[in-house]
Amino acid sequence: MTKTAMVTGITGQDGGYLAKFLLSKGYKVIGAYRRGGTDTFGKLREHGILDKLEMVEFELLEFTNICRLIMKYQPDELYNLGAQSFVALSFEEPIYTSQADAIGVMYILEALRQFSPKTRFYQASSSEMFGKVYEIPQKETTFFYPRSPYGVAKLMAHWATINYREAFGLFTCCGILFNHESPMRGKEFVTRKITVHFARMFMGQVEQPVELGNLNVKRDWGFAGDYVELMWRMLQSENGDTYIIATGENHSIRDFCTEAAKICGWDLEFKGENENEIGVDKNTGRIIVKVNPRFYRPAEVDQLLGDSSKAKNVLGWSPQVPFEKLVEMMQKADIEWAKNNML
Ligand code: GDR
Repeated sequence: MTKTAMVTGITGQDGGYLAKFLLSKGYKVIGAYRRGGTDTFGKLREHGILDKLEMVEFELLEFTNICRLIMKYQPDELYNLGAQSFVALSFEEPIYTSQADAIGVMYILEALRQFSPKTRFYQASSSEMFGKVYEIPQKETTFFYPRSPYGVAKLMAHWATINYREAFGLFTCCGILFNHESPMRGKEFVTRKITVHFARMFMGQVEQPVELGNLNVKRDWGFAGDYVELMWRMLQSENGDTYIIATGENHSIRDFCTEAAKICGWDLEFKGENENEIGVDKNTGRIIVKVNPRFYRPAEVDQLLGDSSKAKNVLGWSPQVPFEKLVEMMQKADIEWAKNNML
């Protein structure tokens, strides 16, 4: 029998990859999206799957809308990827972020409890919950210390998801995903901000260097296309549980720039300190990267590094795309898009 999966946040990076994966498994996919001003369906079109999805308007802050949809579809699986997912914005919009990322999850859990208790539920938890990390690497048992309104909201949603499993017997899973990137990444996130800007510089469409915040921070960056499969595997397992999904390797923003610059033929070296630091192409002296304190965060997460051995042992998974390949994939895709004036 055809299984039905509802995916919130279908128009985001992970939504597109997950929907494509679920369609390949024969699922009927209900794409839950929030009406937006710009090209909402761009990524789904790029994946070539828009006409294969049943799209429904979904709003995390509207309990009645969530109840109606869950009552109507009673999906076998529900993946909650919808959120205000930009950490930097959460410092400016902490209340909205809490409503969407914490209370919105309560709405979904309540609706499932009332109207569709057999639905298996996946919650997109985040490595941001580890914030000022208690141990390196971070495991499922590591203490949390969020450093942003986003991290705080995600932590509430994380515990609510566990609580609804323990208190009401729902089948729920939390995937604590570390940063995951791809050519479909939103342009406000640092990796894509770099590859888009470099592509435009490479094509002569902009002259100015890319302006970034803190170059020292380290992230454990994986490939989004890899990670969505894990969301599905979690919901196929015998019991609901929590899993870390990460590569077990981390790199600084500086490393990311250096690797991406190689694809453009620039040999980066960094000079100066703090807000005076610049990244220069050794061969030409051209400034490629510049620091702008405007992009510093009020509280920073200095480094994240995940240990996903539980996912490896229980779900039989290990990451497929190493850091250098990921950067190359993103940089080359953006150069292609820049060539075709599609950025
Ligand atoms: P993050 O991703 O906050 O880790 O959350 P992001 O790419 O925005 O930032 C990563 C790190 O880079 C530093 N940084 C900059 N960041 C941005 N966006 N722009 C800059 O110019 C810049 N310069 C330096 C940041 O300070 C930060 O330390 C992502 C999101 O996808 C979350 O939704 C998700 O939960 C986590 O990853 C895991």
